[in-house]
Amino acid sequence: MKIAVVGATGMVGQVMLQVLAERNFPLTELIPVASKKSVGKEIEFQSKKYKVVDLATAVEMKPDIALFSAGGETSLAWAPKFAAVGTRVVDNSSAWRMHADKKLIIPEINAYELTQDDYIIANPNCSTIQLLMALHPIHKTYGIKRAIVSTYQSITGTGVKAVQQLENEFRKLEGEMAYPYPIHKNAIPHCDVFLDNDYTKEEMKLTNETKKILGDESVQVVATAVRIPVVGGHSEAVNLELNSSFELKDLKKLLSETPGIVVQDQPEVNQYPMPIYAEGRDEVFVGRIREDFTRENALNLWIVADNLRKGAATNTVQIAEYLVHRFKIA
Ligand code: 2RA
Repeated sequence: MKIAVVGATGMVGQVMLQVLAERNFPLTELIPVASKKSVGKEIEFQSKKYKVVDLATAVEMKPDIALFSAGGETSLAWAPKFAAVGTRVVDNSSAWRMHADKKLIIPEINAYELTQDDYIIANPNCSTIQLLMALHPIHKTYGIKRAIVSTYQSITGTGVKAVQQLENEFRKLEGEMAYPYPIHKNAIPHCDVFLDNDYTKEEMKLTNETKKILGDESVQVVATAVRIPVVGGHSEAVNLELNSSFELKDLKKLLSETPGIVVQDQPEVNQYPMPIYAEGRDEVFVGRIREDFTRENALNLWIVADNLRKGAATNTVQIAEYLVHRFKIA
């Protein structure tokens, strides 16, 4: 089976290769794809060397599956070309997520929606994935009326340029800016671009993608997305208003029994999720689970996950694994 990784030299692309190897994905040929400037570079994968190719060459090679992490423009232009030669595309950009005829998939939640006819599949935004891994079981059991989400997002979500900016600022060196302001010793309430409604695209991704993945337009999500000088993962403070009453111990048990979730919630011994411990892991960590004493049927959660893994590469590879298994791609 031939697998293309489009954006193979980028931050998420590199983690995709790592996850494919870790999970011993049943590929027989890797097609690393990157921009013209990287064409010809060699990538080592499972002790074999593969030459980076450009997009047109990769399409001619007719991969069975193509994992994309190359930005929305590239995905809009090239995912249909791969699909036209029979390649199933799993795309990490926001390009296809809200298209009515494209599926937006977190395998633990809605992989069942996929059919043989799905050739372009959207991977949700990293902050959406970790949020919904925790919200889905709660919504199924109690119904969620509203979620108020504050995110504390890793600079790795922006990419190498942002990590370099922090490094330079820490070392008091000049360099290219990924953000409009210094990120060292700062918190920037501006992820992606501002929209006419004064929210950012990143904040509206949480609002819109949640409704689509849960299949329930009634779930109200309002968010504030903040960038902080952290590299291990995204954190989210979430306030939930439920449609029904709940016992805290039952809700904690529900989360702890949910595949992919790890409950870390023993404040009495300073045990709660943090990016320094989530980094490199595929689980979504949930803690600080407590009732909201200001209103009925409401609670607060703290959710942390590695945005490059479950938030991007691992979720993408899990979708590819599902495709192989469900549609017998050999
Ligand atoms: C960010 N969610 O963290 C974006 C990356 N896709 O900037």
